[in-house]
Amino acid sequence: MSMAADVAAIADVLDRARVARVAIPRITIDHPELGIADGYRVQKELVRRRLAEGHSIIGYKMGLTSPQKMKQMGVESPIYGVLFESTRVEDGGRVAVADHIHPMVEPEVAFVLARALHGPRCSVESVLAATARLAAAIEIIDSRYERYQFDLPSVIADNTSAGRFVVGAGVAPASVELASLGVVLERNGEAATAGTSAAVLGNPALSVAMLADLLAEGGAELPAGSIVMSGGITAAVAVSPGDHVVCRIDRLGTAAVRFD
Ligand code: OOG
Ligand code: MG
Repeated sequence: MSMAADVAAIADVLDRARVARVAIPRITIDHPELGIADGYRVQKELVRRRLAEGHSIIGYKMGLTSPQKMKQMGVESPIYGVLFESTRVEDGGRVAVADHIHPMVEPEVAFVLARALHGPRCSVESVLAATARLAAAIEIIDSRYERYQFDLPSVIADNTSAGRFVVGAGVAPASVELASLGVVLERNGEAATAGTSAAVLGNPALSVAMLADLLAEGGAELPAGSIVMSGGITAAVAVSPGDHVVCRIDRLGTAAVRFD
């Protein structure tokens, strides 16, 4: 794909699906020639449109960083997307299932950066040195594709299924052994899924370093103040109206959301 018109046309299709809350077949069925770089071109066009509408970028998300997520989605490479301030839900807040297509929740470690981070060759040490807070977080994903059936170019174009996100109060990173924290995602008081932070690339800070390196390929950095969702630790869990979801991570605390 090389023509700007195609990027705009595919962005239109994804935007219509999001606004109408109707899932569509993955875009590579009509455009089998699309590659990963094309997926990021479409994502960039969607981000440009949101910014033109007055939304602002508050951070980034990594996705498909754990074996469980890769297996659930049948896709095997980390990807990144953009987080808008308008999609942030306060800790303990409410989200309407009806505002989404088929939302699912994921337990994640969120990083809040005190200082900018840039690649290439960003290290775990530089990520931790730049981090103000580490927090338990919940990502509410909502693929625009039918039955979450996608390949890498399709999911990247769809801003990596980004829906909303909730970040807990968190803690300062000093002395947190980030590679071995127990994680439980509760739904209505019962464990729906559990895992450890090591599931994310051995250490979620490595996911943030990888993000800084990926952004550096396009000449961008992670600005101070950014929130980074480092990727789902377990497979995602479907939610229904009435559900109360809590993510508990050793040392980092909790994040919670209620679905109406
Ligand atoms: C793609 C987004 C994956 C994660 O944390 O792995 C993601 C999807 O699974 O729909 O956000
Ligand atoms: Mg996620």
